[in-house]
Order: sequence, then structure tokens, then C-alpha cells
Amino acid sequence: MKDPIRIAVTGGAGQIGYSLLFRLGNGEVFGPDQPVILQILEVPEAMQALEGVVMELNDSAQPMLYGIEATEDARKAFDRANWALLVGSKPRGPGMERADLLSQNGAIFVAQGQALNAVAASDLRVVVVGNPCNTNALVAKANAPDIPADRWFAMTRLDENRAKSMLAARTGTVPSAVTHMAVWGNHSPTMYPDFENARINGQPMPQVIADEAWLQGEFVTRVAQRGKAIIDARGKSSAASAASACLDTIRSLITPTPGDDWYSVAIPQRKATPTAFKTT
Ligand code: NAX
Repeated sequence: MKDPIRIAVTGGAGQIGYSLLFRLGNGEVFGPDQPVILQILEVPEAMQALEGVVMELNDSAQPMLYGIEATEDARKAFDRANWALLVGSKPRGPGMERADLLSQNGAIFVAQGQALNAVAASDLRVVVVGNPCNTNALVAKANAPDIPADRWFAMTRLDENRAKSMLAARTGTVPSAVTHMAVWGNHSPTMYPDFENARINGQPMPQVIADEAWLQGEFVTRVAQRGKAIIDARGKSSAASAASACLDTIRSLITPTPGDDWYSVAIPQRKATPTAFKTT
């Protein structure tokens, strides 16, 4: 059995956290022989709710879950972390764009960047989910001068997955048949899902879907507006699909698919010291 790795997750009492945390210790992402220790950060007013989440995590008896720490102290949460999944922040409500969150969420990422810089493991990789995720990633990175630039990832995988799913539906195939899908630009309604370089079953997309007007028009708009459509339908922003996309991001960094996960970088894993399993 390998030594455990430490995974810091912020915003563990939130709706994305409620999907994400339950899929980190079951082996589906880090492998069936890779123990994990979860180090979960929340704000003081959400600690009671987080306590309930920790109880449920314990009750789920996940085979690779070797320890859980719940804390309101960023330095404790990030201590020797090999991964930091920065989810905690305010989500969008009806009528809001991601950029509207910047004033409220930016400060969180200054403090968290500094804490990561001070105490995280040397092989740390960071996935920023909290919106506006690309700006928040930049803010955190700017406050963590000792962490190399290639360790920071802002999560646009959900938009990529949405684009893949829509192209698959249009062509009567499955999302995994769609490869080389990149989403360019700001993480905002101006984002651009790059259908020109995407492929379906290895064939260039424009050869499979000849309807350029649909690709340039409805497809691009639907991808960019999908988050809003979900808020309009559910009254809340995407959660389970966001957690899935976060796990896909991690997976693509650990075991990249040749020709598809083109942005991945290989960083050797550093061992973490096991801690006792904490029951609540
Ligand atoms: P929730 O409001 O359900 O949960 C957020 C949690 O973060 C809360 O429990 C809150 O107490 C906690 N939190 C706030 N400040 C914190 C801090 N300084 N340290 C630790 N925890 C803190 O939101 P949820 O739906 O889970 O969304 C979380 C973030 O993901 C939002 O910013 C949201 O906009 C963003 N999203 C990003 C996506 C992406 O594609 N990058 C898609 C989904 C989602 O919209």
C-alpha cells in the first residue's frame, strides 16, 4: 500500500463539496491502492454543517479514506497538502455573472495563496473552482511566490465537458468520442469552445458537423450560457457536474489521455505522513 496523500478541500460544507468529498476516498480518482487524508477548510459559521459532512464521510466507510481533518484554519487545512481543491467561496445567484463575485471572493484567495505558500507540500497542485476561477487562481498564485506556475489550474473542465456532451448529442455518439476540446478565453460568457480543433472519433469536428452556423451560433452560446440555464432551472448553480469536472481535472493530471489531456504536466508525488483516522 502507498503512503497517504493529503488533499485539502475548501468549502466542504457547500453544495459542490457535498459531491466532491465523497468521491476522493473511494479510489476512483487516485487509484484503489492510494490512501488519502482529507483536510477540509470551512468558515467558522459553517463548521457545524461540516461536522455533519464529516460524520457522513466516516459513515461511507470509503476504502482509501485514511484520515479527515476539519478546520477553520487555512494553515492547518493546507499543511503538507499534495492537492488543494479551492472550492470555498460565494456562488452565483440568479442574474449574476461570475465576474460579480470578484469583489467578495478575491480576498479569500489572497489569504489562501499565502497559506499554501507557507505550508503545502513541494509537489502541491492546485485546482481553483471558486468563481471567477481564473482570476481567483491568478490572485492565489500571485500570493504564493514559491509555488511554481505550472501547479495552478483554474477549472474550465466543466465547460469542456458541457461542450463535449453537446457535440456528442448532436452527432449521436458519446462524450468520450469527443477529443481535443479546449475552451479558450475568460471564464465568462465570452468563453470560446474551440470546435475547429476538436475531433469526434478522431475526425476533425468541422468534417463531421458541416453546420457551421450551428457551431458558431447555438453551440458556442449554449456552452457559455449553460451555467445560467442550470441556475434558472434549479435555482442553484451547478454542483454535482462541477464536482465531476474537478475530479476529471485531477484525473487528467495524474493519468493524462494521450492526444486529449494535452495540458497536463508530470509532477512526481511526494509522500505524506499518515495520521490517525479521526472519527466523529
Ligand atoms: P456553496 O455556497 O454551496 O458552498 C461554498 C462553501 O464555501 C460554503 O460552505 C462556504 O461557507 C464556504 N466558504 C466561503 N468562504 C470560504 C473560505 N474563505 N474558506 C473556506 N470555505 C469558504 O457554493 P458551491 O455551489 O459549492 O460553489 C462554490 C464555488 O464554485 C462558487 O464560487 C461557484 O461560483 C463556483 N463554481 C465554479 C464552477 C467552475 O466551473 N469553475 C462551476 C460550479 C460553481 O458555480
